[in-house]
Amino acid sequence: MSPFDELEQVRADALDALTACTTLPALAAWEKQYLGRKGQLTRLTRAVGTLPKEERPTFGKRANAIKQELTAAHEARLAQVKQEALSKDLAQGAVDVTLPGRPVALGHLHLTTQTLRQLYAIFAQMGFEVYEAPDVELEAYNFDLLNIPAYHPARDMWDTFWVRDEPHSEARRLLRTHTSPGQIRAMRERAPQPLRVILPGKVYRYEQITTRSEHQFYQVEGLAVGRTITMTDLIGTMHQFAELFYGAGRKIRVRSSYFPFTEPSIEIDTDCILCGGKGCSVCKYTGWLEIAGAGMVHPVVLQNGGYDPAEWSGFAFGLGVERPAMMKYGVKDIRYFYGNDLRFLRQF
Ligand code: FA5
Repeated sequence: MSPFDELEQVRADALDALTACTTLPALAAWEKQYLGRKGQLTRLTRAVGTLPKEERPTFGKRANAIKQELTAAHEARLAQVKQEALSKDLAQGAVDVTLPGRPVALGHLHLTTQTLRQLYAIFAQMGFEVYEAPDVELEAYNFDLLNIPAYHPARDMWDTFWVRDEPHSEARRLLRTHTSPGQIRAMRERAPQPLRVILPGKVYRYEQITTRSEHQFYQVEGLAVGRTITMTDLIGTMHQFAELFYGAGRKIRVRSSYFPFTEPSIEIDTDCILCGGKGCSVCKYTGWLEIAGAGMVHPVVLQNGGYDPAEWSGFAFGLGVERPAMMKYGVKDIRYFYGNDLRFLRQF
């Protein structure tokens, strides 16, 4: 028999034998016998070298076509046999399709997201809407329009990451160091209407990382602008916030402070939620915990936002998000928030 005839003979035998295979082991044996490394088709293909040169390409082509045909036929038969076996098992009740599946592990919201949502709900009750501003911010919004010109020493408090732009361009951009630039954006969009917004988001600083400080963290800014807004409104809002976030009966304390974009500027503390003001390690034995920087919106900032300071006034505050969450839930190190350790995350 010529090698060409042998090839056709192997093909016909293989296809016949395949229809007789009714089990998975039989199909595996078939595959080994015809298509395996030492199988009949492989052995014949190797014989190509004994043929005259001009016949070799035709032989090779035909051998390949047969190999593809047999491989496809084997796959089809395998699927058929598996399906038949499954139907048989099902008919005999060997597979219990009513067994419950393996449960999928459910995730949940990150502690930061949970805290942010609590803050949204608290301020929504007081009529503040959420206003989103960009993380990559123009230098002018982050500093100049907030009354912090290039030469101002306050810029040192908020060093940050710069986007590589034209070195002296008007449009120099940076990763915002606080959520305060959103004040200008919100005011410019709404002026000359009264306004009550919170501005949540991530902020970035060139900062030494410690147990209390990260180089990226969240803030929630608050801004209210109206015709009769006074410091009492600010203090009342902060007291209400302290009671709703940390628990009823909280006291607050107001200290004078300095921010270039508020005048006067204050820091607001609450009595320590752990010791109730007696003094403990969390409040460093002072009985007070800092909750926000705040103040009355500086007239220059009101003007930059499009409001006439002779007619309008406003208050603003800036809260951290991780630090209040640390106090409320007793988290000792801010680095846990970004450590991605499930043992930490699962506790909340
Ligand atoms: C500001 O960023 C001002 N923009 C706040 C402000 C807004 C004042 C409006 C007046 C009016 P400060 O740098 O203090 O201020 O940051 C505000 C809060 O962010 C802090 O009270 C603290 O809770 C949080 N915070 C500051 N630095 C870090 C840090 N490195 N890691 C984590 N939280 C921080």
